[in-house]
Amino acid sequence: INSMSYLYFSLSNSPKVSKLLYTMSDEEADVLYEVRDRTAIITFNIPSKLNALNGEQYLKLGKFMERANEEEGTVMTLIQSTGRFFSAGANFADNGLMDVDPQLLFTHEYWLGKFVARNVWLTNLFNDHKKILVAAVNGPSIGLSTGLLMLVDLVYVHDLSKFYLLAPFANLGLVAEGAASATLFARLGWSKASEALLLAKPISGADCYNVGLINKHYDGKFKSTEEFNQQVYKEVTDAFENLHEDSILQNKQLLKLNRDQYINHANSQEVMRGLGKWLEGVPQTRFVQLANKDVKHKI
Ligand code: CO8
Repeated sequence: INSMSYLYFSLSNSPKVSKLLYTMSDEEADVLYEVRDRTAIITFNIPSKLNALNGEQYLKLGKFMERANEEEGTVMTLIQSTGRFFSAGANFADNGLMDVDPQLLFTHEYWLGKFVARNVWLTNLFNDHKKILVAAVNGPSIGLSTGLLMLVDLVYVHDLSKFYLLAPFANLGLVAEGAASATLFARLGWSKASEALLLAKPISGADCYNVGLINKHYDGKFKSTEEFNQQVYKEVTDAFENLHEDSILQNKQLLKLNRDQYINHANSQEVMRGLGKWLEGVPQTRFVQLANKDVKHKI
């Protein structure tokens, strides 16, 4: 077994979950799902790749989001991670991308399924999630994962000095994903959103905190990401413990009414433009350069 599976085995209170995780292979344990009391927990568990997710893993994330949405008896869905990054975005060494017939790599047939459908679906799942959606953010977030992160309700960050968010689409020959063109503006303000999207600059933890994106941070005081994750779980579950469940969920629907229109509009516009970029062929080259370590983002 891998060490992370073992760690989860040690941490988990539920014998059933422990047994399951203990017997998982590395591949199966890449994205994890667990229900603890009234919370569904989704964990990115690919720390050696900074929790970059390949096509299959984003698909798995989406399926877990669907399951969490329908989970009976939960009020909250917590997205958490492992290691030093929350998520480094799409995996540029994705086998699905690297092994595909080069002729397919520039076709509608390929990108409509692998990009357009997947991004619309994932973004909608995050935007339409019924439960309180919380992120325990252990470290930086990049790319599509940043778009998805901007769709959660509550954001807790372990260490502001180590956190940043990066939307490097302009650097990759792409355009905003995950409705980031709408959510970055809403959550950071126009100027910071422009810096993020037009200049592909990282937005620091301090900036994110000052503009109100981050609910709370902890000065990096926990010894491990797992300890931090436990604390976020405890704080948020304590906070809703005595509240009326149906009021929480209806308030979420009401809050969402205000944003639905511009998020859904951004989602469909982004994928249409994104499709154009993949057909043009620039991102394919940039991904290969990243995979070969010929280029790296400036942080
Ligand atoms: N994909 C795959 N592996 C990654 C990724 C990634 N996105 N990011 C980091 N890794 C791997 C590295 O290759 C390295 O692996 P190894 O140890 O085996 O060489 C390991 O994680 C550690 O990374 P670094 O050594 O690079 O760590 P640093 O702290 O020096 O640098 C950075 C961190 C700056 C984050 C750097 O890793 C980086 O620039 N990563 C790229 C991030 C990126 O561009 N992500 C994609 C964003 S775009 C997006 O999400 C939407 C695209 C839609 C795609 C649809 C496709 C089907």
